[in-house]
Amino acid sequence: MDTYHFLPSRDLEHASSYTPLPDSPETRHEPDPDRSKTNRRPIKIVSSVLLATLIFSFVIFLLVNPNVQQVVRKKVSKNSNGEDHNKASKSPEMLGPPSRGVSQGVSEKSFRQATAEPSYPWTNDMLSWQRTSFHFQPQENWMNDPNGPLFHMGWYHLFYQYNPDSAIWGNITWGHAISRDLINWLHLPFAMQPDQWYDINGVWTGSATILPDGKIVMLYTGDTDDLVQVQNLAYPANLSDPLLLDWIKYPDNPVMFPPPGIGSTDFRDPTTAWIGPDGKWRITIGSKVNKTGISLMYKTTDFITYELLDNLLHAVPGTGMWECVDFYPVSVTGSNGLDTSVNGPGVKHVLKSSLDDDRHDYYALGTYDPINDKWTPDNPELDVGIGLRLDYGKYYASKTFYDQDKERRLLWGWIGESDNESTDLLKGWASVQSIPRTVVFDKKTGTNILQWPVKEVESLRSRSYEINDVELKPGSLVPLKISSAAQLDIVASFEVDEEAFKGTYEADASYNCTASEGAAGRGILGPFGILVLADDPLSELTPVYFYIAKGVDGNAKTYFCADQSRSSTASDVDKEVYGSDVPVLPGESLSMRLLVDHSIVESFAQGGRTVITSRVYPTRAIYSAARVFLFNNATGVSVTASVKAWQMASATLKPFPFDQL
Ligand code: DQQ
Repeated sequence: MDTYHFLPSRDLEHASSYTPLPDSPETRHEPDPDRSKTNRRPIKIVSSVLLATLIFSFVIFLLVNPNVQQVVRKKVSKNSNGEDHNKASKSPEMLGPPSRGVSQGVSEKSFRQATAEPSYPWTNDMLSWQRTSFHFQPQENWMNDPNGPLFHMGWYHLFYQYNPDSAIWGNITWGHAISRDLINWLHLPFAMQPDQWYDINGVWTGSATILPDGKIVMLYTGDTDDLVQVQNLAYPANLSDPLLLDWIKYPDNPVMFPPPGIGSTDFRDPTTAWIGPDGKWRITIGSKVNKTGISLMYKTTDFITYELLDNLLHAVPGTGMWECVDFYPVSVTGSNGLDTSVNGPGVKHVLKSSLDDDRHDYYALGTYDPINDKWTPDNPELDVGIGLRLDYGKYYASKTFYDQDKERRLLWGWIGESDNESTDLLKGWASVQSIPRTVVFDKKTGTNILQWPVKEVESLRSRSYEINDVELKPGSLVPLKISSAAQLDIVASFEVDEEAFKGTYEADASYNCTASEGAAGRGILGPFGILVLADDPLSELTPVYFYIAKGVDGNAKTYFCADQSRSSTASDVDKEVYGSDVPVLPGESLSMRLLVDHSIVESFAQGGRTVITSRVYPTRAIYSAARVFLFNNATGVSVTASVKAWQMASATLKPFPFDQL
């Protein structure tokens, strides 16, 4: 495959440890019939001897090494439903690489529409360009969920699910990094590794609780030597160390086993604890019973012994396994975030679940009764898993924490890849974390939260570009004079021509971003918005836009969408159109903010009521060829746009300078 001509040998070496690569044409030789005749016998003898030695050594190795026997035994073990753990790798519909995670009872870790080998001739230039410049990511290899975020002695700590050996999921270890400002990060040694029977198959997701005396408690899921999901306790060895370098796993772990009636692979991701009126701490843990997603409730006083409560915090039929449950209060009157134990008048509680079945993060607003430890949604029709999503793009396994330093609640989310797994192996890394977002209750609508990039990201803003009151007639496209458009913070507002709006309606006012033709599908009142990561001939473009659907009854609904269908000329990447409706109140103009960082676009509509994160992999609209355009593809209305954009400097992400201490 001439694809690999472009890649220097370093990449080939890197990739070949995971994916056997074909010989390049320069090194591939047709067999010479004469040569093969003369060489055949010696090769055969040498290979037979080698093979015999290998088999002999392997048998001896197996006999003397009980751990290996255990691994071999585990490979044929069954999960809680009595299914073979290797089933996924034998699945008949699977054309691509083996499934990641499902056999261990966690959701699929790869983009499944792709085939095993890259079908597009990715070059090193293209792949290097994809690495982000101001999002958090490790120096190499695989990352997934954010874990145990906290603020301690002037530093923000982020732990994360990490595979130290490869750009695909496995061998999950807790990576660790610290930051003064949530934007520039210093990588630290691993916080926890899979080295005990109760987490040997993975130190999985967990959360931190800061106790009133300042002690830090970390609860996390361990995947045991028998592939059972248990909860474990860990704590810092030295609280006066601002870097929290050393973590002690409680010697009598696990502290919680799957309770009766709960599958051994359906019990994971403990939340941050909160304290109730009886002075006892509570945590909740996601699970399922048949197809009903549930959140189990536990009480504890010492974080060592736990009492399982009879009732559930909440359950929603049909939503399947709940992963990474997050539960926290928001103020309905104030603008600060609330510590996790706060409750009372003027407080609502957000319940968030990451649905294993569709790998999206859903939330709902509701009321928490701390006497009966029950949460009730404000609107049962928009319950967890059937209503609002935190993010309508590529975003999963999110987690909040209370930043006691700035009195705000901050949200982290895992932004996975939507390209081919083999391409991830070539580039040597997979996934980033979102820019942390502040979360507040939307006092204007009363029906949703607002997510907004932390203020600190604005410290990266540099050269700015501004254009005001540009009239976008139906069908128009206006290039913006922004050079170097791979790292941008863009704020834009759009006013729809009032008279034209009043006089128009559509016979069929139903709209659905995902089922639509994206930005190419023209309606009377949309789409209009911004094209980012577009090249001049528009052979590649990522539109982020509004679409207003107004019916004969005069009622209008506004949608916010991000269209990846033409983001890349490569065929082996996701081409979905993402999005949903966004509340727009009378008198409000339409506004959006976009953080463009190479292969990521985080888009926020109406101050963060609806959010979409896109992973895009352009092949042409990269480096200096990347441009920004305004567009209006509506047929019946003009739109006036104003835009301010900043070029974004790169954040500093580097190993902690221990040598300079
Ligand atoms: N990731 C962890 C699990 C969690 C899943 C394993 C969600 O604890 O349920 O890496 O992505």
